[in-house]
Amino acid sequence: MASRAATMVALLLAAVAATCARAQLHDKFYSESCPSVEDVVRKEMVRALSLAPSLAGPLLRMHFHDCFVRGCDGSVLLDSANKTAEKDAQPNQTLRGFGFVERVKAAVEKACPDTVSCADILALIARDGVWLSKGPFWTVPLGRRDGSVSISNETDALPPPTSNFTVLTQLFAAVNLDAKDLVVLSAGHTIGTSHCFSFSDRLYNFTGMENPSDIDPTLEPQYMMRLKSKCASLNDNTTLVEMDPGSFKTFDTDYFKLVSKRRGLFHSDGALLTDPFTRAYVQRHATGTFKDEFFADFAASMIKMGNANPLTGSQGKIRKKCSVVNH
Ligand code: HEM
Ligand SMILES: *[C@@H]1O[C@H](CO)[C@@H](O)[C@H](O)[C@H]1NC(C)=O
Ligand SMILES: *[C@@H]1O[C@H](CO)[C@@H](O)[C@H](O)[C@H]1NC(C)=O
Ligand SMILES: *[C@@H]1O[C@H](CO)[C@@H](O)[C@H](O)[C@H]1NC(C)=O
Ligand SMILES: *[C@@H]1O[C@H](CO)[C@@H](O)[C@H](O)[C@H]1NC(C)=O
Ligand SMILES: *[C@@H]1O[C@H](CO)[C@@H](O)[C@H](O)[C@H]1NC(C)=O
Ligand SMILES: CC(=O)N[C@H]1CO[C@H](CO)[C@@H](O)[C@@H]1O
Repeated sequence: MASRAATMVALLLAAVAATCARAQLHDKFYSESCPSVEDVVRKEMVRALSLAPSLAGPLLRMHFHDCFVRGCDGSVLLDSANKTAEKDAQPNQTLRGFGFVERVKAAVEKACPDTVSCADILALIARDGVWLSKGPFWTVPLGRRDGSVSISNETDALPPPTSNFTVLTQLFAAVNLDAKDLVVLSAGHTIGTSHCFSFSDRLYNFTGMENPSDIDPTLEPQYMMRLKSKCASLNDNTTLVEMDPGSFKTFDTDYFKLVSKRRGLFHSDGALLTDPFTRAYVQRHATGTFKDEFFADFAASMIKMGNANPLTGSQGKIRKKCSVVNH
């Protein structure tokens, strides 16, 4: 009787485990099917970042853009012959690193054919980019599968740099991220660069008057002067500025220092000061004395973002190439 009950419990647990395996991501997903995957990805990342350290930013951003649109399903990577994919939408025009992702995918395919999704590769690359920039390390839950649909106008789900706090919290809530995740993940802007056009409305066209005195009053004046000297006009569509000047290749707490001084680059960065909760977080971390706490928060929020509506189990596919669906 007791042993029969034990068997029942064991069967029940096995069933629960199987359901979870289908429904959820987990740390050891490839431990049998592709135990080398993290090493293969890491090796490519170390090589790429030693040649081009500035690639860490775009690769972190790519995972964010993937997860916010249709969940973390690799849809951001798909090409479209008639130019109607996510890639073709306005916010993507500043994404880069697609060729590198394809190279990592090829290396992973060589080690473990038809096993690891492009969506998981993006999550691993984002983590490694942060870690290799002296940021936190975290274990990435895996088991995402790739979608086959990518629709340009769905990039509406991405917050524009002009967003206020209300818009930011709404768009984050749509992928189950809260105000803490918002302030924590915004600090991804401690690495990387931005084109002038992503914020030049704050310098020259804040109310649509297109002149140098039409400025965003919430941007600190000295910083505004500095940005104007880099971004000479509203039509500058090529210049890049460091988002965290002086340490844009290092993942640190400087983002909060900048934002607390009203030197956040985008309106969305400055908007974190308009809410009491996010403002308090910015001010606490602007001191730079709680780095470990911020690193732990960042890791936790990245894992949460990486959980946005993934395809799992028998859903989706494992693409052979990240830019095209399998034939
Ligand atoms: C909160 C809402 C956000 C807005 C409005 C926003 C907006 C932007 C914009 C406009 C750029 C500059 C693109 C360019 O002109 O080249 C950028 C860059 C970047 N963003 Fe965000 N972002 C947000 C959240 C995030 C999140 C959650 C992450 C990752 C955790 C992230 C990581 C990055 C990185 C690393 C770059 C630099 C990319 C590069 O170096 O090319 N951003 N973001
Ligand atoms: C673009 O191509 C996709 C498939 O390749 C198709 O589903 C879609 O309807 C096309 N869109 C337009 C506007 O032609
Ligand atoms: C997005 O495109 C689809 C068809 O491709 C269309 O049905 C839908 O209305 C569009 N949505 C918006 C917000 O433009
Ligand atoms: C935030 O921006 C949205 C969209 O631009 C706007 O409708 C809304 O009124 C703004 N909210 C506040 C509090 O400014
Ligand atoms: C300036 O802002 C107005 C209103 O937002 C916009 O319609 C116009 O296109 C902007 N000008 C440029 C050159 O971006
Ligand atoms: C950038 O600006 C230059 C000159 O104003 C223009 O010739 C070029 O087409 C623009 N490029 C894009 C991608 O808008
Ligand atoms: C990287 C990439 O594919 N960028 C594309 C984004 O969309 C524009 C069109 O809107 C293309 O010209 C870019 O090549």
